[in-house]
Amino acid sequence: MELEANLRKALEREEFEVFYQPKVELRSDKVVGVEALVRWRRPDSVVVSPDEFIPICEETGLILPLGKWVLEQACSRAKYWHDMGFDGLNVSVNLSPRQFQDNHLVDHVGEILAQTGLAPHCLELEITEGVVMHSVDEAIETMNRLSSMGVRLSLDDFGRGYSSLYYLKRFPMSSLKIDRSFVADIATDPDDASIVNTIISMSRSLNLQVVAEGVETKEQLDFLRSKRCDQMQGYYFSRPLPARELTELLEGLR
Ligand code: G
Ligand code: G
Ligand code: MN
Ligand code: NA
Repeated sequence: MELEANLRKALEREEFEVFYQPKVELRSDKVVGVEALVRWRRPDSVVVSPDEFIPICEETGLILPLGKWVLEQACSRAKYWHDMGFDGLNVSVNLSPRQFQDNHLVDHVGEILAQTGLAPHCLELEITEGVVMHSVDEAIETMNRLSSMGVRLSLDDFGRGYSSLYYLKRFPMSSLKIDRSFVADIATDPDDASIVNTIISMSRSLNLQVVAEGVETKEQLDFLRSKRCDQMQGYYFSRPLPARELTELLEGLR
């Protein structure tokens, strides 16, 4: 397949780039973390969204070297921001099912943390319930190993799947991210408002940090604040940005 061959070349030629989207803590209005989101900057300068290439990488196995590269980039960038004085800033990296099932994952994470010097608790791995498609017990074993290294785990796209509550009970998670499809209409749709409200109170009673994704308006933000949601992420505060622009954003907040 031509796209597959191009993606392989892109990895060799270092055409991928990691963007970072800030996560804001609502209690303090501080940027407490960033989510790493990969892009492909083609030789013709067109920036390709991961929605267009992650599924192919997942199918072909290219996700393993690409995912490892993203993890290295994200950890060394976070360490760089810590060294600039933004210590404690967390970095979240998305893991696909295939990456999560890879036997080398835990070793790779350990090696990358050691090489970059990033404190393990500053790395968060975002997974969806899709990671347990094959074996729940194996997935939990992997999560426990990561978690005992100090790495945090987050359940991404919460609410979109059909058995999230079951997983929440069994997985060693430290946070969950409310799927942006629920956040979109919280200010206008009473059903979505009550779903989000319920997810927030449930998270609080389970001692999980709760993050709202896809926040685009002040009305959504006001609602989330009034319900004491922990963190928000979305275009209202910032789009995902290249590392250099994120550095400028952080410096502007000092
Ligand atoms: O910003 P956005 O268009 O970046 O991301 C689209 C989708 O691609 C999201 O579902 C996101 O989780 C996924 N994605 C972005 N970066 C990565 C990555 O590094 N690894 C994996 N597995 N998925 C990613
Ligand atoms: O699937 P995951 O949650 O990992 O990926 C986050 C996706 O959401 C990325 O594609 C990112 O670019 C996108 N995103 C981030 N903030 C917003 C937002 O405010 N609105 C919308 N529509 N998408 C967003
Ligand atoms: Mn995510
Ligand atoms: Na998500």
